[in-house]
Amino acid sequence: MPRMPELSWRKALDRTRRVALGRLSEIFGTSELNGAVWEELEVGLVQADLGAALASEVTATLRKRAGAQGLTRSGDLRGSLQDTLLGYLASPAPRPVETRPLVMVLVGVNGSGKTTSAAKLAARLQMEGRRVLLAAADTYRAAADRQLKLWADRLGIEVVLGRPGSDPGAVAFDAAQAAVARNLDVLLVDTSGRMHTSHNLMAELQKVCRATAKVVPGAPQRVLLVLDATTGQNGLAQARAFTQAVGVTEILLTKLDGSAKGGIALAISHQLGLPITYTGLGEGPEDLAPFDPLAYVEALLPSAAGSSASG
Ligand SMILES: Nc1nc2c(ncn2[C@@H]2O[C@H](COP(=O)(O)OP(=O)(O)O)[C@@H](O)[C@H]2O)c(=O)[nH]1
Ligand SMILES: [Mg+2]
Repeated sequence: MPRMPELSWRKALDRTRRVALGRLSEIFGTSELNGAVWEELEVGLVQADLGAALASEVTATLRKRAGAQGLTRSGDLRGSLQDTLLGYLASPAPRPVETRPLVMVLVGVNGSGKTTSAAKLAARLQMEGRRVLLAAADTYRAAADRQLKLWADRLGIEVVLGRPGSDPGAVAFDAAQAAVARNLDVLLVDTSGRMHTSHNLMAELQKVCRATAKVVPGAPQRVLLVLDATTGQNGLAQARAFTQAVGVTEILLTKLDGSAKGGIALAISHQLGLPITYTGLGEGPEDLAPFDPLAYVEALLPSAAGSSASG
């Protein structure tokens, strides 16, 4: 699949730009660099949900750079800000995995977008030429397997279902066996959400992971924490809980399109040290893109002064 056009990222981050970072366009537009500018900048970054600590760090870094470079106009800040933000997104991608099948487990709280993203990701991988199987290991909610089945049918992808109330570990185990038997490339396991504070959920997810390892040594090679960008900083607490329970390898950040807190991707990279590998930019099956730091940062910031059309 081609890289998402820049326009989609700008469109997805429209709310963040308008609601939180709108003040930056005034800063970039006219004013002289003074104390008020730095304050405005920091407030904007906090509103975009970078978190207080990171917002203050970024502001301090920029202030130092501006001093060193002898900048006097705030319009000159945009480039430095972009570079600085990019620097925070540079966490390494997960190691490429040689063993087959590659088992990817999606975890996260209810409603974060696991089922939808599992289907979108399956479609993307299949389009890239890989042979994919889905596993509906959310047996907690009665309708969950039907939801995944609907998506899978629409996209022409096979799915292993369990009976409602059956053991999610058993579903994952069966699916892993099927993936091995058919010599498939990727197994994507959708799991149940509920509350991240629930001990039972964490135990269940560990069991799902162990079940795949019984069939595929070293599985799951990738555990994707699905985070809803609209929950902002709260997502970080969830992330810690999941990371402690199951070894999360990366973040799949959903609903960036509906969020006014799009700066959360920066807070995630900064605080968790986990790479963001995929991003949900809408509800359609094609609206899942590999995370593109440059397009993201470009879209987060208002246009340079003078070209105000796209905000
Ligand atoms: N706008 C938007 N909606 C999304 C995105 N990803 C998921 N959703 C919606 O979020 C809702 C919950 O998704 P679901 O996959 O059922 O979440 P789950 O409980 O984690 O499995 C659904 O209405 C999805 O259409 C996204 O990237 N953008
Ligand atoms: Mg679900």
